[in-house]
Amino acid sequence: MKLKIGISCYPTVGGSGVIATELGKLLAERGHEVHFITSSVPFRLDRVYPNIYYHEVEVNQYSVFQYPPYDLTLASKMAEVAKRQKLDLIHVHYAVPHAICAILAKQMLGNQLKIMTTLHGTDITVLGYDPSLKDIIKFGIEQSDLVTAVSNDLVTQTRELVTTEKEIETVYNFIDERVYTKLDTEELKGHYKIAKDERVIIHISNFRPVKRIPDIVKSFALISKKVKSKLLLIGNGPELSIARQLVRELEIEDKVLFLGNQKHIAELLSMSDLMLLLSEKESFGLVALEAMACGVPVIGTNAGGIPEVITDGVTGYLCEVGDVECVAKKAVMLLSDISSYEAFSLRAMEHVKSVFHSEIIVSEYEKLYKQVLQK
Ligand code: GMT
Repeated sequence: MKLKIGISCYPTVGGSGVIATELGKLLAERGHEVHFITSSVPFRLDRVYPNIYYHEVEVNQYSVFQYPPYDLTLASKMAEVAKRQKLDLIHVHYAVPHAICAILAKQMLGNQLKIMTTLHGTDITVLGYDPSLKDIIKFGIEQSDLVTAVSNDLVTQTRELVTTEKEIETVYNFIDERVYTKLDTEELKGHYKIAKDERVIIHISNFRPVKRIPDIVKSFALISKKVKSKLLLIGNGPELSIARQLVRELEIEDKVLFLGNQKHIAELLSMSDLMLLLSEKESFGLVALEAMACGVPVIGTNAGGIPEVITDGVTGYLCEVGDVECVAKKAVMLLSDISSYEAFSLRAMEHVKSVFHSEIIVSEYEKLYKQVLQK
């Protein structure tokens, strides 16, 4: 059965927007009609795709209102698109505000619309601690027809934080394996003046405090004392200037490349030997999956859903949050033994294919859509 599916997400850079957009693209490839209802074109929707439609939520600034009414405009747009396009359901990413907007839209349509909500983490692990939002998050979850979360850890955290008995299904994140695959990057390495015998360590994030950027820099400083290496820092955000300062203080400026936001992540990953993801909280860690798909083992923290993505001692290593000595020790061990490194790299690629393959995950979402429509 081909469905008409509305998707709402934050369209800017970020894992939840990436997953929502890639899911929409793959559903469209399977013949479903997909309608993105967002404030701007999702950044991964970079060309014209058959079966995909985009409906912009235009938020006007009225002098009489202190704040632009984004949530109301979105709800109203959802109702209008759902009615006009005869949508079967709306799949929203984030409980707040998107699930709440969808619930309003559903009421505007006399309850004739199904809502599926996917929790990605930040809405629960950050907003869930805000007493002024906790109850509305709970409402958004309980009033959705079906709720998924991107890791088992996020399911547990959500249940505890908003004290709900609502069933929440885990559906892991995925990558488009046609994009995230090991590419030949000899030339690119030369472009960045990285010597053949230098190992490349990479970190990609939005440089929010939760990513513990100083730990990345400190770990690398320790690693680079033992292994000839370079650190690639990809992304932009509030902790970037702190990172620059620390790099100067540790006198490793010649070994760290700040590359800002980048589009062709698979190429940068393919020229890397190791990824560091040392977050304090992380519901899943999509970048770790992207790295593993390109054959890059990951050292991550034993936090949130990261242990569901990285298998300690198999596809990478896990260290406790803040334990930079552990990170450096494991990294040096991994990078110093070529044959063991190759095994980690191969297992990482195989693990992504067998557990997080897009075919598996998109089929799970399709199954859940059918389930929600029978409710
Ligand atoms: O990591 C971020 O700060 C961005 C955030 C988002 O909302 O896009 O990412 C969250 O969703 C991703 C996709 O499900 C997950 O891979 C990230 O782990 C999660 N971030 C956090 O939990 C901090």
